[in-house]
Amino acid sequence: MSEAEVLYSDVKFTRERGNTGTASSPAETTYSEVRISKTQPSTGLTADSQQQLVSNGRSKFPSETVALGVVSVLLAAAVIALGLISHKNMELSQRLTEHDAVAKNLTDEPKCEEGWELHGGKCYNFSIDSLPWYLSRKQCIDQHGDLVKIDSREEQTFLELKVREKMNEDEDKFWIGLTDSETEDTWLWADGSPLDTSLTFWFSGEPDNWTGRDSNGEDCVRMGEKGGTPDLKCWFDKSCKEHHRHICEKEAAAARLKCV
Ligand SMILES: [Ca+2]
Ligand SMILES: [Ca+2]
Repeated sequence: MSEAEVLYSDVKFTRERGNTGTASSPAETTYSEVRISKTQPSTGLTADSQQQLVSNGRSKFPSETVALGVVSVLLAAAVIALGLISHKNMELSQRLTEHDAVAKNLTDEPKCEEGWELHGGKCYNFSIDSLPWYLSRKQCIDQHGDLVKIDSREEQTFLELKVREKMNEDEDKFWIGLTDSETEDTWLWADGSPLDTSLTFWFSGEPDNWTGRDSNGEDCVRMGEKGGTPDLKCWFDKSCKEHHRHICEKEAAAARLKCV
């Protein structure tokens, strides 16, 4: 239909007079009279037609409002959803950062307590005070370790240098965890394991089980040669009653998880 053929309606409502009956009476019913007239498209709009246009405009308005409302609600929901996703992503990122920190902490080199020196995953303590061998061992055990057990050339190299640095004079040697107190000439480490005869560092002429100062001979081992020694050979058997400094050894503590 072309624009010239648009029909406008003129609606009038009339009420029948002279009847004041009950509300349910049909005489009270209001009827509407509708007249439809055709106007020329070239002429201006009449007041009635303008009113109708306004009326039509109003009739469309609620549906547009509803549509806008729905779009607004959807947009608000989308914004909220994006906000939640962003928040979740931030939480995940923070968790990953904390996880990396924890993983790094776990892979860090284990650390020793104050006064202990870390080497090869073990902690070593070089005592200040001098004690007989058995009391020296007790002191190590009290600190959750034991007298040192040397089970590699590399470990002997480390200890020989350390002891040499700490020795004040040539007799200032250190007890290690080696003894033949149970059976003469059967050398055992403090943990009961036998000495590997292919991995020994006896000073020349040792062990000699010398009885000059103790009739029981020499059943405990000390190490160190302040002036240095060929091929790391600085072990001496000595009476267990002698007072010497000592070397304690224990496993390095594993890194602990931090509370996050
Ligand atoms: Ca002996
Ligand atoms: Ca000796």
